[in-house]
Amino acid sequence: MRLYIGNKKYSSWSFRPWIAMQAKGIEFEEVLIPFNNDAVNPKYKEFSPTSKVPALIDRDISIWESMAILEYLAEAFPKNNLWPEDKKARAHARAISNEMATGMFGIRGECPMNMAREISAIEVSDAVKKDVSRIEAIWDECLSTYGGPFLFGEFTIADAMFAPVVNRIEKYELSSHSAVIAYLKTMKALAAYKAWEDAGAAEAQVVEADEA
Ligand SMILES: N[C@@H](CCC(=O)N[C@@H](CS)C(=O)NCC(=O)O)C(=O)O
Repeated sequence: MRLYIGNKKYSSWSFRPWIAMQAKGIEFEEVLIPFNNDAVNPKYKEFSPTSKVPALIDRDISIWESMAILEYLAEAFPKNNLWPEDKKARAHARAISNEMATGMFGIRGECPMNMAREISAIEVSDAVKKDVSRIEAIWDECLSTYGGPFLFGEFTIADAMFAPVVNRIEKYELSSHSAVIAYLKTMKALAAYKAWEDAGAAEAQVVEADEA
């Protein structure tokens, strides 16, 4: 199984299936193809009809779109519990994962994931503030309902979907909510998170569009 990803410093969508596979012990070959600075890398077209990363190739099956990749993995590796076992918790996990995938445009647009960024606050819009307050509510509800340390107890796809948000909240100092502090500590201590963060921070390429 081969996972195509972009720069570990910036590619938030690549980070999601990567951290899920690493955290759940699913073996795969990683192929990192960096962004071009001014246009989409033409190599992306070779493995993805959208010319975007991530993309997963499993023998004759190719999957693009991070949520589709994560759902494929959950189906292909049922014993690895990528979703919570409990039906109600699973529905909740799917709902917040899709909320992240299809929304939160304020924080996604103004506070790009950046593994190499020094921690420092920036001026943010009301749209970012609204996203942050929704994220605080989601994480607070999950941690108090399921007992932590991850959103649904054990690491699931929901944590993979919010992993890039952990970086954004940390690097742009977006929240001091107690649930956020606790969740950041858990995620940042995860070996897979640290491995991606260290590799991303060590990348030399600077993509101006991804620097706030
Ligand atoms: N909806 C897609 C979004 C994928 C996406 O936007 N990927 C970005 C990188 S994080 C990309 O490949 N951009 C092309 C480029 O900038 O060259 C998904 O969930 O996978």
